[in-house]
Amino acid sequence: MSANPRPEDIEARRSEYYARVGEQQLIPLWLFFKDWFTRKPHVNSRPYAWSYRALRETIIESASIVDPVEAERRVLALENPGLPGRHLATESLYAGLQLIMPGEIAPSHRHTPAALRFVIESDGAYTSVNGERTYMKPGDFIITPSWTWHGHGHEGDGPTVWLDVLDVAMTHLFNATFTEHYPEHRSPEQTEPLDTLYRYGMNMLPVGYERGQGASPIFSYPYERTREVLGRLKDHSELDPCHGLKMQYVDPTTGGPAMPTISAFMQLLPAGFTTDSYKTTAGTIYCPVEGTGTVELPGAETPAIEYEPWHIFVIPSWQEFRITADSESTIFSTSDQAAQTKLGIWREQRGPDGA
Ligand code: GTQ
Repeated sequence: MSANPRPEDIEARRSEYYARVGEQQLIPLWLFFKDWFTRKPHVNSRPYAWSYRALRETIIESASIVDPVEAERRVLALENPGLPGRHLATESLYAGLQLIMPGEIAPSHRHTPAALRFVIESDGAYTSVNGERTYMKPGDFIITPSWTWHGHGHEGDGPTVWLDVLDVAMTHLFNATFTEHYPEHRSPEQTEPLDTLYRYGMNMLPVGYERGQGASPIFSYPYERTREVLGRLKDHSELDPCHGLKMQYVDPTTGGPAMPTISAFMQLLPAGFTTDSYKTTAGTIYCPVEGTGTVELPGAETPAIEYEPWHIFVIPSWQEFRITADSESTIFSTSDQAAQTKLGIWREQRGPDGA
């Protein structure tokens, strides 16, 4: 450049240059560096709560709109208001409420996205994963790891509803989404119910079992057991100031998260307990099973969420929050913490900003 060029000349030269490099599929980093390399995450998803009580009738009504064979899966997806049209609950996780009526089946398929179910209402419905049937009860946590055949059915009474969470935004990000439909509606069920629980979940393993094959060999984590664990521990445990008594669903053969990408937890907060302020880069979907309380969200558009059993609420990445349990609460939660930890980017902050 010549000495002391006029600002208009600099601007004109730059515009012409940017247009020219643009034609060669180039874009100067200095035009977007500040947008990308932010001091902290810029998050579009927003704190939001879906009231199961308010939605239940509408969900059940979907049975008269479509059957699960035509629909493949009869699900109402929970779309975060900050992510319009993206069909996602958080930037990385899809969530939906799936309905199965007595006598119906949802055909067997498999896909690279991993799925988890958190059961809200069920009496006699089952999911079958890799040929093993698991009957579902409220509060049960069930996984269908990547590329496992799975279908659902209902031999009992009343509507069955559960929360689905899938890592499909991650498989989309990596362009690694594949789906296959089982030629018949049902894939063969060749394994006894509870087989994997007894084979892998009783502090013993088959000789020669190779651990760390991606996901937990156990598909079902019944609430009955989870609740017993929390109930036994609560009175003689030191409560974590940010989490109360919080346990992670794990692959018992590795101690790591039950699935490689999605973490899941159940925590107990005693009546009257208020957590310390906390935030994490893992945007999280919550579903309380027992108890009522309040989630305070300093700085958010919605400053607080009141929760009750089966409410589903989202706390996005890096949103500070505190939970107060009005009555003893057990709260399920799930996030992409497992994936972020593997990538070495997961962060948390215990305590409020500036503390
Ligand atoms: O039950 O397999 O909510 O494949 C979305 C995709 C559930 C399932 C969803 C699925 C399923």
